[in-house]
Amino acid sequence: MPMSAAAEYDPRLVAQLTCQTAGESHGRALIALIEGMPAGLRIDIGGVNAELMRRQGGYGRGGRMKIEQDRAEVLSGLRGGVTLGSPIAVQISNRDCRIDTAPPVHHPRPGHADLPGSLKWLTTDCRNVLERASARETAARVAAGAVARQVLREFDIDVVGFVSAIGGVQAQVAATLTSAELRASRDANEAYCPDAAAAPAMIEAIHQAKVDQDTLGGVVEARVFNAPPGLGSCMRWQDKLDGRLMQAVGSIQAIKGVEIGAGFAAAALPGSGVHDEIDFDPTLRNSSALGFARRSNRAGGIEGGMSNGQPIILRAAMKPISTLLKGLDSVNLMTKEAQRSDYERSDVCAVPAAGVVVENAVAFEIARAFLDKFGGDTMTEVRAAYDGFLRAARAM
Ligand code: EPS
Repeated sequence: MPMSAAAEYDPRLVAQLTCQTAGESHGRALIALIEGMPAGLRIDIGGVNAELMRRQGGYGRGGRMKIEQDRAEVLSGLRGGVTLGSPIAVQISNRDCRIDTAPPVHHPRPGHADLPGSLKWLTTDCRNVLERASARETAARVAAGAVARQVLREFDIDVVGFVSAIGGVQAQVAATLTSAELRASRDANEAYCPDAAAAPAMIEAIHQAKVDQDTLGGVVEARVFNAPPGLGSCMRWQDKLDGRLMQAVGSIQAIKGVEIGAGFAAAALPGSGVHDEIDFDPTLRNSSALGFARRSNRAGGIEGGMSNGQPIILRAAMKPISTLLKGLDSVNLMTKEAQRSDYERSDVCAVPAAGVVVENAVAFEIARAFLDKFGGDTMTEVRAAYDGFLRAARAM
């Protein structure tokens, strides 16, 4: 190995959990390529498919979701359903596969990738860009998160995503709910919202947007339960857990804002009204916070770029989908004349689906940070590292 390559060689970086996706909205399939999973973990494909099915659902979805039946086909990385440590390739086939015959799109939708992408790739046919920019790609990201989070399941770390606002309808979701309570109340309605009173109003708001030939955005929240302290790091800016979660979630289609804990509201409050004061309660020694109790969780479980043992709380704002039945003013890219934006079909509101995507994107990033700290070639080594850390931390 030449000197320069040897100097750069870092076995931990080679082993880091990563995911790449491929695929176009109307291409043959979506692919998630997951690298860095430890060997010896049984993967529950039914659990992956349940997440894919949830992503397809929720009130406000459009015609495409009636055509597709997203299912994960694992092409590599497993033997007898158990990870080998080799790259895991997951394929989700597209039923609506017609990329070569789909018509050109010359009237860019304001808010979509259509115009900036057409300028970037020097084309007057927005389809060359929108096929990859489409939120259909989130099926691959959900599959990747649903695979990776199975590492977390082994350590009783759970992630629940849900809808907290749609349009102007705001839910009230108690901070004290357990992951099981949160999941059960969320799954009881088509808004994927744990607040049983707000859910019908959200559904009504989506229905009204459909009548108005319009679209609606909203806010989704993800809560991570039982994560140990010390995920992420304050030593390198790239490793800060809050920054990494923001990149993971901010890169999801239509997400325009990400906040952790009190987020933007903290900016208007004095320090005494923001920071979560610390007590020590020896009866909580075995909790994820290792006995360090907090009177509040406005930090959203992250301080200094590291998890602190409290639940990790992240919210993401989703803009309304940019494909409107009534269109928006735009121009024809060929003639430069005024023209309404194109419409074929669209979701009226995909905020419930975004709750599924955010949940699994957060789960992927937490699994990545978990394996950064406790990772090894095999689950046996991951378990030993995790148990050893907790033993040492409790003995402090
Ligand atoms: C999506 C598939 C897409 C859209 C939606 C998300 O299918 P089609 O373009 O064939 O209708 O329904 O994508 C967008 C909202 C977007 O703006 O790109 C999916 O599988 O989630």
